[in-house]
Amino acid sequence: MELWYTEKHTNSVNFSLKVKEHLFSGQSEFQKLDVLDTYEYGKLMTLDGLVMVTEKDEFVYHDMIVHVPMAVNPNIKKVLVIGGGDGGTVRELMRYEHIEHVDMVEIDKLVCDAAKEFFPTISCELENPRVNLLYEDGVKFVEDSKDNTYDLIIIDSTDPIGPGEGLFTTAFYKNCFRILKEDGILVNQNESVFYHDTKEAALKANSKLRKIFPIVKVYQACIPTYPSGYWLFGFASKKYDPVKDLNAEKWNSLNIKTKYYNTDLHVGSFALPNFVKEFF
Ligand code: AG3
Repeated sequence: MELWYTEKHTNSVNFSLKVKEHLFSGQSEFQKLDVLDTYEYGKLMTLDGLVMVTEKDEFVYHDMIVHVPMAVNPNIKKVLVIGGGDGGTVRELMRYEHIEHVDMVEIDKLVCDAAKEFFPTISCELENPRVNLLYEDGVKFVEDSKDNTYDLIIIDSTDPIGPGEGLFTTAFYKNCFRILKEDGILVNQNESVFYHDTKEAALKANSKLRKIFPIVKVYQACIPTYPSGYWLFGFASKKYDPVKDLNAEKWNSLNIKTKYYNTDLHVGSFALPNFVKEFF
């Protein structure tokens, strides 16, 4: 008998992976979490049935959500991560010795617990003393935050359905803007424009950010296990242009070993195909 995992990408498109073993299934007060061991992508974590991370392609997402802003402003010291419970974003941030403090606000402790148990290569820095891990609602956290002390906010969220919904709203982005320093940068996972539903989400998130931040760009990466495999990130900033202000020399001098990101690719990732350009 063969066991297959399927995520429905549209009403007429399914994405399936052959499964070795269903390792874990749990339900938190927020969502259902499953861990599957797959033949091609190694271990896979799903939330409410949707792919969040796989061992084989997580490096693309985490490299791009972290190293792009880090290479633009080499003086980032204080970071806020919203979501990101698997730990991949924090793992990449901890490669920078000059980062002094990361507040990571994950709504669902189950995500961190499952990551620690089944994904040690992704969750390995969650206990780092520079990381202050809070199990709270990110929307509430930014609402309650008083001062503008963050150099960078990374929104490492799910799709805008379920617990991730509030992380795609104007009110949330406004609070993020308010608590960012005067040269602050916000980066989010910005869905995809290939299929209808993710396209609606991507365009909405982008147009909301545009109303708040003076500089808003999208950049792209190839993430095979996400809908269409063609994924976008948003870069919203008060001062820095992600391409003109890229400090390639400085970033390269840090000698950070990455599997996906490099500073040539950084520039290229902002060069959008024509069918995407027309949306942004
Ligand atoms: N964040 C999830 C991206 C959205 C995936 N969507 C989907 N499969 N329909 C990933 C978190 C990684 N730290």
